[in-house]
Amino acid sequence: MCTVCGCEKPGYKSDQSSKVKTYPNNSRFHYGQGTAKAHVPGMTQARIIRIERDILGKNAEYAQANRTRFQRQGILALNLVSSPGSGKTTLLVNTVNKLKIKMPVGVIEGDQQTSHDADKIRKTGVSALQVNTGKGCHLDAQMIENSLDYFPHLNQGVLFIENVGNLVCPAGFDLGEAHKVVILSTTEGEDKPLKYPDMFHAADLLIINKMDLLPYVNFNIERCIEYAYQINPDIDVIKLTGTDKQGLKEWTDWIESKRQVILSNQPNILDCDIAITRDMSKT
Ligand SMILES: Nc1nc2c(ncn2[C@@H]2O[C@H](COP(=O)(O)OP(=O)(O)OP(=O)(O)O)[C@@H](O)[C@H]2O)c(=O)[nH]1
Ligand SMILES: [Mg+2]
Repeated sequence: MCTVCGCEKPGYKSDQSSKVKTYPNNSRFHYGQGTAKAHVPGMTQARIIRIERDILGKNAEYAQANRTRFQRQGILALNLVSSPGSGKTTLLVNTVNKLKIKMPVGVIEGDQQTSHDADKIRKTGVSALQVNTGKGCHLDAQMIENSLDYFPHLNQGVLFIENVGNLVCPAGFDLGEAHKVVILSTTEGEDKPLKYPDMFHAADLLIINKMDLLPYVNFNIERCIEYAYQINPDIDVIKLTGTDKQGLKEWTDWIESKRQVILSNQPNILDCDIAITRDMSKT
């Protein structure tokens, strides 16, 4: 009897005499049912939890430092997450082209390899820093902290962080952003919110992208939104076509409304100076 082979399920038959196991048609192995909700070969659930706590705890410290810095500088930081190829960079190129005349804008591009995405952003004249994660599958908060000095003129502007294309790992790593924005394109299937719930739970906005392809693909948009609400009833939803430069108003309005919230909460410079003076007087 165990939690992974399905042998506790009704209908399971083990033929001990021949040592051949037969499984019912609806069998599935579920490795997420232990206390760690994950599996690492040869490792106990308690050890997985300890390691995760250590890593995520350290990440949380960096994330909090980033958040404080963004708050002090009045920067709206948005963490764009999705599976590979959903259209993040294409949308960002058109978005920064629109925003750059109104406010300071910068982009951190996360990919395992290459600087293709940062190169595309730089062509717009907007500062972009490529962060390559190698075998890593997500950006972490320390990588963001290390990047921030590259953007000295972002006060009261927007920092877009395009995460590594992956609907799993980036969900667990707070970067200090104000909001995660999950992008799902119409070619990916409407069931993704149910299959990758952590990501849709962590996000504040769902962008359904590549709406131009809707007539050609089998994608039930109402059902997709219904699934997203099942996972996260508070999530905002915007449908758009990232290649359509004219059709981004709802998205840029959403950004502007979130930026206003950040600006209204920005501590005034006098408060910051007093806090810094107090800090220095301790040393
Ligand atoms: N039809 C259509 N194609 C799009 C749209 N947006 C992006 N694409 C195409 O989709 C492909 C992937 O776009 P990217 O912007 O590179 O996607 P990405 O999410 O940044 O990809 P990764 O960084 O590799 O995860 C490219 O061929 C784009 O031209 C859209 O709105 N409609
Ligand atoms: Mg990209």
